[in-house]
Amino acid sequence: MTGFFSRTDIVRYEGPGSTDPLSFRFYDKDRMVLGKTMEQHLRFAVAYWHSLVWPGGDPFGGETFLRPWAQPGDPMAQARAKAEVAFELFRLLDVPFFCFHDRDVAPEGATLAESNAHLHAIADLFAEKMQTAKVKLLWGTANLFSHRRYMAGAATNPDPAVFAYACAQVKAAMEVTHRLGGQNYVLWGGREGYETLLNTDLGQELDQLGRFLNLVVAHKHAIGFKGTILIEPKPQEPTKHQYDFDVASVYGFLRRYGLESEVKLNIEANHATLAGHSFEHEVALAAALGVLGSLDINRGDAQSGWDTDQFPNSVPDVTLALLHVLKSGGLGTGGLNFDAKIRRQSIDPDDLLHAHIGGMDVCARALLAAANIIENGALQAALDARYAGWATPEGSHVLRGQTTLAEIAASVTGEPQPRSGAQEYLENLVNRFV
Ligand code: XLS
Ligand code: NI
Ligand code: NI
Repeated sequence: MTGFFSRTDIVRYEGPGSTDPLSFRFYDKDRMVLGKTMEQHLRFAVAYWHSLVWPGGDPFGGETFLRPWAQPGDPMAQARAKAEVAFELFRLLDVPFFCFHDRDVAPEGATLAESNAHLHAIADLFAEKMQTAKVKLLWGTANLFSHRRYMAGAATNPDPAVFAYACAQVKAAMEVTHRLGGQNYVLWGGREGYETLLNTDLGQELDQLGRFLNLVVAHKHAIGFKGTILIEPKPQEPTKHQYDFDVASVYGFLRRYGLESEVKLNIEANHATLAGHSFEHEVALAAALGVLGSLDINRGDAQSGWDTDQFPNSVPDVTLALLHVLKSGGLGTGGLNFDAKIRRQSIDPDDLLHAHIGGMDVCARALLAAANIIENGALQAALDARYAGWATPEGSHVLRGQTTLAEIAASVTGEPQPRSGAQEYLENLVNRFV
């Protein structure tokens, strides 16, 4: 017990009628939904950086949270104090997973060797705690964007010495992820992009990024890490243009560098909307392309053009995304990582509990709604009916490449019969469940 939060007992499911704000109303982890428990479907993870590291600052002002471990002191002692509260948070929320960047958990040292030693020392502490704790590691990652050495990118830096430093950091972070039994390793291209094309050789930088990712995949196999490598798309921020813009661009990148069977995608809701897409679109496209890996479950703000990283609170939006997850057979080694932060004024420790409880309940309601839509079958029936022509022998011959353009042209017998897209009927149908 750290005494940091107001309670010491685990947050429990108490049902929709509960008046205890620190209880789950919908997230009933053992409830069966389409053959799996809610916990197995949702695979929630707490993000170390937002919940334990972010101090509540914004571009106009400094920290508001004043966490004890963020005050001046011995950095390693502070890292250990932070880890105690982190594991207390995981325990109270009863979450199955957490995620971290190397620099979230252990301070950067004066040299690379010292930084790696710090990371391994904290990993020792984690390993010890994980022997008795329920929580497992969903994914690890390396922070290749905060230090000034990475101001012009990591793998896409014009200086090969920075590329090498990034390789060293990813090697250490992936090895720690492997040691802790991590189920995935994530690469978010923090500053892999540009501020101006006037100083940027696009083709050169893409080749560097492709080489880097090939090196990472080769190292994964060399050390016997069985987890999934995930790229997390984001269109901009911190750089004006990020190369891993969205699902479509990352897929094209993976194909170009021969990695489409080695790497999947970690899709973040707020990154989807920053790219001008819906979360639903990005999840559906990744599923269609066979690269759906994991989700960073958060939300943006319709009036703000940046990554506000708020906890999810829209059941309809999450339902539509989870519908595609369920239809594609689930997330495999992936999960739902709360890449979300409480607001700057939410300075009470318990605000972290309220945020996660609310997010977990929203996702649980969305899971139930998506499962009900699937069990009802009307949405799928409408989709099947719409494409029924392609299931005929003639349609499938065309799709399988067994007919020429001339033969298809000769098959035209008259004017095709237009049919309604029935969008309003389908929207009303979905609204019956959310
Ligand atoms: C930032 C990203 C980051 C990744 C992990 O926008 O979402 O938090 O998830 O590096
Ligand atoms: Ni983000
Ligand atoms: Ni993210």
